[in-house]
Amino acid sequence: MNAEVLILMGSDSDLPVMEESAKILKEFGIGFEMHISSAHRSPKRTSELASGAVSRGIKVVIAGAGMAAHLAGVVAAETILPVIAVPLPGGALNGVDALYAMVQMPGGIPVATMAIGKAGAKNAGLFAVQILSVSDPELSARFEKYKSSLSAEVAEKDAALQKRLLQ
Ligand code: RP5
Repeated sequence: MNAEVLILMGSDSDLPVMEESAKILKEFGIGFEMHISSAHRSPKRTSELASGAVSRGIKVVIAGAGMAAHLAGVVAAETILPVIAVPLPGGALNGVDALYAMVQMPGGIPVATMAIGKAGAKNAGLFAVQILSVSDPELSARFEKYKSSLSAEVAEKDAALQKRLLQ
């Protein structure tokens, strides 16, 4: 399967959270590459991974990092592809530092910043699916089905709650 999404993270300590993005891409049958590369500790490698992404067939990049999180911004500077940022918890400020670093990009270099942590990593996967859906009607139909399943899940949970309240 050709990789269409590149998942990058700053450290192996980010993997337990960034696996949420991978899970979603697997669920939708989308090929991806996953690499550890740091904006600060391995800037050359990060720049090469980002600047070569288009020629490898990548269409969307997801970048997760914690603390002074410059990974998504640096990647966005090196590619024309859409970049989705995931701020990761850890460190004294528990992800708020990474959130501010990612969301406050200067005009000209956008990154789409998700929520801090696992919800953000999951949503990054889903946002990548949505981007790819624009030119793929079959994927778009599967995404629509996913959305309906969320609402069905809530209805089921409410039905279970009502049953419990009657006991
Ligand atoms: C960031 O620093 C990484 O993305 C990670 O979230 C954080 C800490 O990295 P380690 O010290 O755990 O390698 O660059």
